[in-house]
Amino acid sequence: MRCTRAIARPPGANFAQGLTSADLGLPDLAKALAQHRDYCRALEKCGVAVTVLPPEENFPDSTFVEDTAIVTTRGALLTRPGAESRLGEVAAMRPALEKFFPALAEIQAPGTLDGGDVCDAGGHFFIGVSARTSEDGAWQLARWLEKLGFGSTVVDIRRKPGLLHLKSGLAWLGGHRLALVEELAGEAAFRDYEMVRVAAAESYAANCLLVNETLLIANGFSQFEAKVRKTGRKVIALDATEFRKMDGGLSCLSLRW
Ligand code: CIR
Repeated sequence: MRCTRAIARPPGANFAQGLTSADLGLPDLAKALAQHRDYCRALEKCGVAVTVLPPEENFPDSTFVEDTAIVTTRGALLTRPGAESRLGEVAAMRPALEKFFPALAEIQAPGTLDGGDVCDAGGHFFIGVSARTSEDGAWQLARWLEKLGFGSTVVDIRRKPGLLHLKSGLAWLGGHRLALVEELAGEAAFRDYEMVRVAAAESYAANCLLVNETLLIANGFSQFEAKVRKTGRKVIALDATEFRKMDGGLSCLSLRW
């Protein structure tokens, strides 16, 4: 199924006040805005019409729109992010999504779910249970996906402290191929897939994003880039340094369908 639409939101003036564990210093807002513009342009190059929402100054992490919803071609669901400071981002996303999906499903309290824990591998969904996504939230999503005719597999990453979200270490590369960090390579859930391993020193690169025929990857991870190019995949490498400082990667910056 081709991806034709996306929603993104540039970071606001208080971006540096968001949650982070990265210890890479404060993000430079002007640079982050430029990187965000390049990101939206790259999506457009891949054939996607991007709705760019205004910055949301009340929520410093609101540029990471991926965490607020799960969007499929068959329907969309609003999440309940696991970080208290991010709960309000969902109401800020609702009107934008309702334009495309008038009947939005919702994760019910006390369940929590971050979109960063949900990896769509071509119609089969891997759902991470993490510090942000609860078992209840994961199963609510699994049941909703089942009603839409999608399969899913729940993967518990709570004992993998290096991974904020499942997609901090996992991406779908098309067909039966996944990009995976070492911590996930032994998981039974991924047994039947061809794995492109991401070396520990390049683990940030695992959060890459397949958009139609093209893989968007973070700039500066030459081993991973070479491995992906070897598979024949077209690649666009993007600077994501300012988002990395706030624990975010390329997938986090958009909702896509
Ligand atoms: C957070 O900690 O929630 C944000 N600073 C980063 C969220 C990254 N989102 C994602 O991986 N989907």
